[in-house]
Amino acid sequence: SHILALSGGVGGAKLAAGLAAVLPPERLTIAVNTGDDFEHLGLTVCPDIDSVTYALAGLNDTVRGWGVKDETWQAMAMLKALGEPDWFNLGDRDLGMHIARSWHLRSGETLSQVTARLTRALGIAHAIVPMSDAPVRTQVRTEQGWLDFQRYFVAEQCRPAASAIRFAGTPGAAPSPGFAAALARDDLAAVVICPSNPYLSVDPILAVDGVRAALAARAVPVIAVSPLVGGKALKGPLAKLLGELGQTVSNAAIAAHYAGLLDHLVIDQSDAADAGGLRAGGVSATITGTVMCDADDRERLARVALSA
Ligand code: FO1
Ligand code: CA
Repeated sequence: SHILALSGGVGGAKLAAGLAAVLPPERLTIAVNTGDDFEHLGLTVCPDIDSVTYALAGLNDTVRGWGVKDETWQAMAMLKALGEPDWFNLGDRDLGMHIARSWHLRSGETLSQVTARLTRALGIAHAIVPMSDAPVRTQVRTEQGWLDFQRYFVAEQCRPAASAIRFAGTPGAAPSPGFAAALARDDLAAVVICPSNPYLSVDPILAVDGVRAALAARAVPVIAVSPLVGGKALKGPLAKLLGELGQTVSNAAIAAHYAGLLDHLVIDQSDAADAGGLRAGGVSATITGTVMCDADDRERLARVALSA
């Protein structure tokens, strides 16, 4: 039987690594959000694919939450000295990834092909697939107009008031071949939505042509691991964005957001009181510790999600 995981960056990548630790490569496909991708300094940067890749390769920086561990910043210092844009921090080792990806994309490979090539080169046997090979760009409408996600999140630090989110390129972006194949597998046993932001990291995946309909049509259970702990998003500034968009941050709101799709929500023990309301709404709940500090935490949570 096969498991399809849907993942965004940081939090999602940790659970994806846990799933990869407990499932053999032929039993897992990890489909990753590419809405945060952007072109910067002539390079294609894919933060969520890289977060999942670095987590599975054991190269992720757990303190910063993004990029490569033991990173150095010499290239950034030179860019700054040259007067080039320095608002987005590209570490020297991370930069190697963006150069390799951009080089192969420019030579005509698809993002799927490049991702397979680069993950394999780092010793990853599991399939990490982009949600789509067509560019999809998450954009936030602010008083300054529509901003690409990294401009809004990193350059502007989420300061401008937000009034809408869109996924430019959808409709019209087909699932990548690996994602489409996983969605259609006869032996698909479950879909696991990793603990990434539902509105910013999972919604773009669901916005890819036919994905929502394919998931709803399949009789396989859909299990989400809540990104909330103590009723709050683990990472701060996005709570501001969701508030401005009129979204309540709660497990009930997450279940309502995934209505028609979700069968089961894994919630943190600090939110145990939410379980009753979820069950009354037709979503079963498992209560456990969802904070992942080390490999043991990731594997344990992966097992809990799979047994759900
Ligand atoms: N986040 C920041 O807050 N500042 C940065 O300078 C930054 C650089 C960066 C470089 C590569 C990469 O893969 C991620 C990076 N991130 C940075 C994180 C990124 O903006 C977010 O983690 C994701 O897009 C949200 O899922
Ligand atoms: Ca279903």
